Amino acid sequence: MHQTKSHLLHGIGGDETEWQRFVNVGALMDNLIADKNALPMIVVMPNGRAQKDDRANAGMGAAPAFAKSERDLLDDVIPTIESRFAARGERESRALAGLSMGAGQTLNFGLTQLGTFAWLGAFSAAPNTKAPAELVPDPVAAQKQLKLLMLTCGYKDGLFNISQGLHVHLKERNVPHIWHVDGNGHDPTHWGSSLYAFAQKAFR
Ligand code: FER
Repeated sequence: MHQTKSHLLHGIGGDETEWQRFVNVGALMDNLIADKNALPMIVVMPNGRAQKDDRANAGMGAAPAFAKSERDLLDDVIPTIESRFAARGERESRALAGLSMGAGQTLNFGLTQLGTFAWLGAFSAAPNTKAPAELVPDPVAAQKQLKLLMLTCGYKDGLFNISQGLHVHLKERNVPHIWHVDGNGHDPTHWGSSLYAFAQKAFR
């Protein structure tokens, strides 16, 4: 059977190993699937920094490389995974989610590529997130095409206003979304519980 597929994007200090250092992604997914609380899915955790040295040592200087990696994701990562694994290739079978810089990427790439992704999760979105009006140029199209848009943030997160600002913008334009605030800061506890919530809603 061909599977649905989630792409999970890391933060500014991370790389393709970061999600699995913060959260036991394999065990979390296995348990959710075993209990029928999530549908089986392939989870892809790529490096989100398109530059020659893609290690996590460039700090804030890497922000342009996070933007550039949109083409890596669309032109290389997705076609490669869909040709090598039994992954379905329609928008309803693709999710994109991420933490912090990866949440910004999720919103920047996902909301403007609704033909590619139908399920989006942005956890603790960072300042790379584009302005709400740029992200949602056509609220009616977003209403029609989005299967899930989950925004989460801890209220102790110094970047809270970014997620909240998008939530308010979406609400004013009647774009359905989940806005989930918890008591965490900008931390792995928040990202683990956000993934736990997102995985249960994705693809159904
Ligand atoms: C910034 C503050 C935080 C910023 C990026 C971040 C590009 C990202 C944080 C993270 O990914 O954890 O001003 O600018």
